[in-house]
Amino acid sequence: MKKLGYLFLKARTMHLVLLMLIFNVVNSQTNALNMSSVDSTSYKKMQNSKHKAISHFNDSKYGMFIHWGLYAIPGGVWKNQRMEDLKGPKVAEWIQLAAQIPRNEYSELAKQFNPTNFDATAIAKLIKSAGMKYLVITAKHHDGFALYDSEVSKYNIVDATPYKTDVIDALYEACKSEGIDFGLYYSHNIDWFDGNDCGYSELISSGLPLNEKAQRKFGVNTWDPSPNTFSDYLYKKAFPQVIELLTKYADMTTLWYDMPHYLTPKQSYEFYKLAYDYQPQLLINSRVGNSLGDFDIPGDNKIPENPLNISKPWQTVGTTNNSWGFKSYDNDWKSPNELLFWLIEIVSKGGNYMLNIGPDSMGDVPEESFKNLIALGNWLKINGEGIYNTKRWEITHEGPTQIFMKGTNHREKNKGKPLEFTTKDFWFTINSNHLFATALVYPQENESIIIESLSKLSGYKVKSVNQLGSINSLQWKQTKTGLKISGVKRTASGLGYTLKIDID
Ligand code: JFZ
Repeated sequence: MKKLGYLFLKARTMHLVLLMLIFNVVNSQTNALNMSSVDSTSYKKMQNSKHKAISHFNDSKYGMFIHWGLYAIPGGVWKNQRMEDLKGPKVAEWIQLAAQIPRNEYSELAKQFNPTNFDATAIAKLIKSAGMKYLVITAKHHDGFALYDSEVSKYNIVDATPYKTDVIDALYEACKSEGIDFGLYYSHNIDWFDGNDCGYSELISSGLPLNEKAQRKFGVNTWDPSPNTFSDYLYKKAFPQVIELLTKYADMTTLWYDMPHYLTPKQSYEFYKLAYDYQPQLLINSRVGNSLGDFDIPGDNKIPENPLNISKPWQTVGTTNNSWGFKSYDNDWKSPNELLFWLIEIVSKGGNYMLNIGPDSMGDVPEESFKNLIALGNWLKINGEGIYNTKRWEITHEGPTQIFMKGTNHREKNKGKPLEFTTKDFWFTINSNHLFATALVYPQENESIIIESLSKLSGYKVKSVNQLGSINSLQWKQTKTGLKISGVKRTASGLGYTLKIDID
């Protein structure tokens, strides 16, 4: 009896163990399935075929980002409450989540959207005068509203607003005629209008591990989710809209996905592959998710401290104030000098800078961002040779100033304090044997400057030194302490200067 009982127990345990085993196998098979559906051989092949596009991207250095949509109407204020009084991120394009606005109420904004001042040609000309080489604009942000004439969803600028004009079409054409590369942002995972729970519950049941953002349900519409499933959204809206965009705008350089925190590797792979199937040279950013993508984004308003940690080409995206979408009360604009710091800090480290504007609900570009972009553009007209088509040198910066940019909030907390630099700070870039040293502060008249990285002991032999945009000749000498230069003159832009140093 005892023995029988033991056997019975044993059988029961065995049964349980077996059940658990089966469960684990099935579970790991789902994982394996998800992972194996990222065909890594095909993926590598696709990625490696984009060399030409990558080197073009690396040479371009500077582009424009535009965040524009229905959120420009509230401009960061909902029923007398500001973003700062509400939930979540403080950037104005997040207002629907911040104020937990029901879908039907938020979508009413479309009936008021009539940006009659929008001028695609003027924007393309601004991009050009700013010295920017490419554009990426929000075709659809997290709110799910499309800025182009979509057959897939009527929740778009042509079908749902009194304006009835496809602004993406207009910008595509304007950029083509100004010679500006064209790209689109598409929120592929988060869609507060049609995306149900962002795929949260599907991710849970897949058994895949949850990343930190997914664990806290960051960005999920929990207040009024759409009644469809996330798969419905993916297959009936997101993939079809991406196909629509890839077809309508057949000559793009970037497809910029965002916030992939609930996507499985298989889904990220599908978004990546789709772009390749339609436009093989199109570059995809790393926010397609699951470590895929052709170039990296270190973080919003973030400059990597050590760019050597990044193995892919990279891009820092930045705001002109502290919001992407138009925020009516944010007047904390980055000065031209601060913008130049960001540009040179990024380019000296080998990255790209994509700087944002957020037009208002009439389609006007906020005046301060317009003016500051033009000021930097004027500087680039004189000094662009040290920016475009350059590479990272072995030393990226010398001098006492250390400023770290760790994210949108980080810079905002620094509010009011202007960045300060010295005559000893130099940022370097290189193009064959031309080394460029950019400074943000001019020396006094008759004061000489010294570049320590080019001392007699550095091993570099200096052949000539010139100031970009100046015909005055400089006096220079390589000494034990550095390359000593005098005769630097203030140029018209007033923003800092670049030396072109030919080395052996
Ligand atoms: C995302 C969006 O949510 C935001 O509205 C804007 O479009 C911006 C460019 O991108 O915001 C993010 C995404 C990722 C990080 C930070 C903000 N991140 O990984 O640090």
